[in-house]
Amino acid sequence: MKTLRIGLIGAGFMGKAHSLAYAALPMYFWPPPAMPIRSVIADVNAELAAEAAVRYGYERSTGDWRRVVDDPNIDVIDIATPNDLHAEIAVAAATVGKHIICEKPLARTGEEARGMYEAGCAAGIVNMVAFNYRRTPAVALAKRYIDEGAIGQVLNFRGTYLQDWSADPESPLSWRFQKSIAGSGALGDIGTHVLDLARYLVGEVASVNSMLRTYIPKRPTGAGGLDRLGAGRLAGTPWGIVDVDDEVSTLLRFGNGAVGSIEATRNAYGRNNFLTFELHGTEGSIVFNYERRDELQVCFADDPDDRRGFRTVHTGPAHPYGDALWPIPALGIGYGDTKIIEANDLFRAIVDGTPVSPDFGDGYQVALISDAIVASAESDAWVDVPMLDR
Ligand code: NAI
Ligand code: SOE
Repeated sequence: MKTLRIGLIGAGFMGKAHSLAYAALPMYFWPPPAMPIRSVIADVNAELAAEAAVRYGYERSTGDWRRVVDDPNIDVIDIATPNDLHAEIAVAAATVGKHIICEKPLARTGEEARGMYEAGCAAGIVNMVAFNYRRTPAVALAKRYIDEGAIGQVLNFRGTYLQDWSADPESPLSWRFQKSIAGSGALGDIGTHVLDLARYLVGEVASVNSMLRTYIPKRPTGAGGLDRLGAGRLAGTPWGIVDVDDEVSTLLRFGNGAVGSIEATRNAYGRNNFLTFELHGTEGSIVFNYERRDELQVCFADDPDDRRGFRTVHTGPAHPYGDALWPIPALGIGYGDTKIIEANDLFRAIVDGTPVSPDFGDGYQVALISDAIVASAESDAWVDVPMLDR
């Protein structure tokens, strides 16, 4: 059986999630497109990398990501570092012909994403950006219903991504609150997931009218390199400046005439991973909430008048990716499953040449929308989104 050797960079939260995906890929998808070999894991914290190699099953570890990119035995570079390193690593990896999966947001700005997109095109390598939520079976089922015309023409998309891990002003100033590293705050970190879903389900976003707000302008420093998402408070450290948004709200106009809105914040007490959308079409409606990720709420206009209303479809074998998962509906999937599906689709693209999305072009387009959101918030006006021509 063919093998693909993985070099994973960044041994934090996503390092764990992606490693789990490579370990489990052949358990869900059999035969796999190729057997993943967890070859090397890198982290600037060499001790963490060494521990991760043992914990996540890699052959070896290093403290220097360049050694992974330069290793001729590695087939796939997996970028799971904070956002400021995505472009540098991806361009270096594309230049030496490695396939790449890069965590979201693809880059801090559209300009940075453009360099990654162009390097990927020039090298002809498979590239993917890890907007994994579109691989939740219920989300892919919503896409199937829309493509089949089950809700007619989509009129409206309402998306939210609400969390509360940063609502406490004393939660540390991790890299996610620093513009130089993260690029933006809630916008890039979680708003981009909803933008990806909006594009996937409805189509291209043509213009935006947006607001950005920073509620907590200072936080305690000393968080270290790894973001513990609100945990790990340190007493007595100096406070530093937050220079990113805590909340984004935006109206959307889609190129196909649909309209919509997105709200994203990590300061919404009581919301944990409240990634939702509600879609209204000329023939029905669809509602999804990631906190109930095995369910899709649907209402079809052609149901008899006396029965019309939302019904709940529990995803299972009849639905996208169902063959690979569990034998009856509602046994439930988890966050890790979206990453296993993502890894399988990446491997299929590498081995069979099947197209993969979202790719760097999609990540670049999301970065262009994000730039337009920032420009709109600054000018307090509608801003058109430049459209990547490919
Ligand atoms: P994290 O803070 O948990 O881990 C990042 C790791 O990168 C740390 O161990 C840090 O030491 C390491 N690192 C920093 N500089 C490095 C360098 N020069 N060389 C090698 N390693 C370096 O961060 P997390 O949550 O894993 O986020 C990583 C990326 O994944 C980010 O782009 C984030 O936006 C994305 N992400 C995506 C998620 C999704 O659902 N798709 C979920 C969480 C994060
Ligand atoms: C923190 O907001 C975070 O880890 C994001 O970075 C991820 O992209 C999201 O999926 C979960 O929450």
